Amino acid sequence: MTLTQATPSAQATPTLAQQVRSDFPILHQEVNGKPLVYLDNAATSQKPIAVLDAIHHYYERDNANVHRGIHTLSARATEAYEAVRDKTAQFVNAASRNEIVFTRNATEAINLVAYAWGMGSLQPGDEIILTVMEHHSNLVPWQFVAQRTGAVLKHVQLNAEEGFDFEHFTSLLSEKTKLVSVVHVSNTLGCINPVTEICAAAHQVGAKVLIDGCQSTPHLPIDVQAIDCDWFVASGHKMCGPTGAGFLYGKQAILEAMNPFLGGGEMIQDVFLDHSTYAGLPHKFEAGTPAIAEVIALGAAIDYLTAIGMDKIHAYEEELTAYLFQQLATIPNLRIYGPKPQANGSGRAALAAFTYEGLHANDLATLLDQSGVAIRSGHHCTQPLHNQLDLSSTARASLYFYNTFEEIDVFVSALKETIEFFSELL
Ligand code: C6P
Repeated sequence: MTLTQATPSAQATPTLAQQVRSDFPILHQEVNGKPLVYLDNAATSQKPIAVLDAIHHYYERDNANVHRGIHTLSARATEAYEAVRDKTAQFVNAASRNEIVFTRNATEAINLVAYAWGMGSLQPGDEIILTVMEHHSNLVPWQFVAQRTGAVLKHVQLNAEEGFDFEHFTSLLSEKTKLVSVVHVSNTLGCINPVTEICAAAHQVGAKVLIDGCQSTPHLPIDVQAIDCDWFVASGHKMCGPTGAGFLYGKQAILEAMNPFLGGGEMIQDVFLDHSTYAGLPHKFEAGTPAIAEVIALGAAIDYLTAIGMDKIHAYEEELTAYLFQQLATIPNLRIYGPKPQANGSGRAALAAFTYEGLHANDLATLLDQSGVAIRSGHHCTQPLHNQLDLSSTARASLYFYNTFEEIDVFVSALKETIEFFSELL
């Protein structure tokens, strides 16, 4: 590790990362003989002991199916599972616990809205506005809907800073617009989109708005009522929770008006041989046995993040962003995509997708792995965005609040060595 005088962590007060790192056992290991530097947090975050313990505790003491049994274990499991609905509602400031539907992940939550609302509500010629920076999870479901309903897809382009082009967005809005579905924080460009303004403009023409909060919920305080979105989706595994548990927020009146998505146990009121009546919210959208342990562990993740404070996490990540960009700027000819952060690190997420001319992103990621540094390479499920930027792949370092300034030093010096190594071969 190369500690320079400029490294902010050289200051006396321990940084947030220094305070929390012991909570994450996985971070304390060597990979390829070097201390692990995990910078693939946009793909999935690591889990604190509190989350690991919640899963263990549930299977050791409380395992039973929820909402079904009279017996004590079932009552305990149900209580723990339903308590997470309250926590999730509070975490994103939903008006009611009925507005939170547990799903496997954000992808399933978007598909839920696409099938349960889009397929039934859209007519030929209706317009759906997306952006060119969307993750495949917020493109493909709407392609299904457009193919089956005759609705038309429109895409907001990038502005000169490679962020959301608000002017282009408003030029696409019309009385034909029925849905706007937009990512809050881009997993590739790192831009933080103006979702409150997007919702206000879309609502003026009577359109509904879905916000993909996959990359914002782990990092920023979220207030769905202040944003005034109609739906909001997130994945628990990117916010210290386990895989298999995510959620859909929807305004109560809108969820009530929607048909169910999947049919089966748990989502019904009464079943006859030829028809059924459905349960009320939120159970109408939770068919079958849910991911009970995972949802309970998501609750532990929410408790953990809340105890730290999302404002504090966001503020620390801004410091990391400033330092990351400052250090990456010392590498000539490195191209980072998306808007630049302010000098204090504000204005974008703590991630950088980049290319170095002549070098393949997979080669960069492979050699960095030899130095213990985990980054992602590829199209990050934003293939249309990569096509638009005339790229087949980028390398991406994505940080979380347990990452340190020293890790940025290790990453940047390993990246410099990697570039030097390949440059000598060329
Ligand atoms: N992005 C990444 O490495 P799921 O798979 O449902 O948990 O998340 C999908 C998803 C949706 N929207 C955005 C903005 C995302 O970033 C992701 C997941 C990961 O960038 C895996 S491709």
